[in-house]
Amino acid sequence: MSTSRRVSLTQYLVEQQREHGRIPPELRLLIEVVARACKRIAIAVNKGALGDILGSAGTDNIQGEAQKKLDVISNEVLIEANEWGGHLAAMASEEMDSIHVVPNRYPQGEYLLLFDPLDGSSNIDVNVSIGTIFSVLRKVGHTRGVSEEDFLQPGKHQAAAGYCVYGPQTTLVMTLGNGVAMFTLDRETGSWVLTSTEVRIPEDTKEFAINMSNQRHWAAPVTRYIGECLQGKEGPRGKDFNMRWVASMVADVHRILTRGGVFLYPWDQREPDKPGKLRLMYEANPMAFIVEQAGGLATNGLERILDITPTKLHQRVAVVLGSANEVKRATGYHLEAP
Ligand code: AHM
Ligand code: MG
Repeated sequence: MSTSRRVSLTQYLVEQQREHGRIPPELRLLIEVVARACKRIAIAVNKGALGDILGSAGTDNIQGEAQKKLDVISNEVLIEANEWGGHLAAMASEEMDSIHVVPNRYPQGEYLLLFDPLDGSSNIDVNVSIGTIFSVLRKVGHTRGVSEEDFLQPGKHQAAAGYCVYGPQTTLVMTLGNGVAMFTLDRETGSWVLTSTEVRIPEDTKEFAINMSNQRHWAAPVTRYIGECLQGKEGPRGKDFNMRWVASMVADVHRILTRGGVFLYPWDQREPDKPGKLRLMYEANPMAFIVEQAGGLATNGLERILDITPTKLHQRVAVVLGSANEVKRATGYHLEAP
């Protein structure tokens, strides 16, 4: 739906709270604070070479990946913005080894926030779309203090999830568990304007997204699924497929929410002991929640991503998500495999 009356993010959240009783005030504050932080990250991203924010930070994160300056800046922006409001107990991030508990000088709330502060790091310096991904959990139980254990909940318990794409437009996409809404940043007024509601992913598609350069390392069900797409009209699918791979999950998922498609980052033989490249808690879970809320599906090839109970904060997971009929087919090939 495109709106003729301009509805701001604040108005949308107030109405969700008033009309549907859907969000407690602390969750509303949390979303607004995250959205404000994304605005600050968007400004930093936009400065590029003029802001001395490109290039490497000279450090590695817990996954052993080199951190870019913007990874570190975005992480700091999200931490600083969120720690004083009283809505959070703790935060976790792709860029931090362990959880960040809200300091004692601030009140502690009941929510837990997880994020990938700047997803698609390899695209930062080359001016291709990147983004922030976030997931919100509620701390269960009334025990004092907070630990990593409190975060290890299956994705189906998320209270909210979202991402912001820093692309030609800056777009915030969010779910509170009742569909998906999109907001576009109006740079002249500095406000988030509601630009789509009731986002739906078509069940069928002719577009797939996968890093084809890993083909020789794939497992048989992935080789079969992509092989059949590549055979086009002449093959068992009877239609031609197109391929897109931005290498920023936010941008690839955003395309799928906009016009359909299927995204795969499967397990492969390069790192046989790890289930995949992407991280469950702050990449796959929030994206799976959004995709399901838009009528799509998300699995690890065998089971629903949102049903997986995490055992570690930074655990990885294979991902197949997007248009329902394609995800069913690719998952079926995995389930049938010997
Ligand atoms: P990052 O969090 O370090 O940026 O890595 C995640 C990104 C995803 O956005 C994207 O889907 C994938 O890595 C791209 O991987 P590849 O480099 O294999 O194309
Ligand atoms: Mg990432």
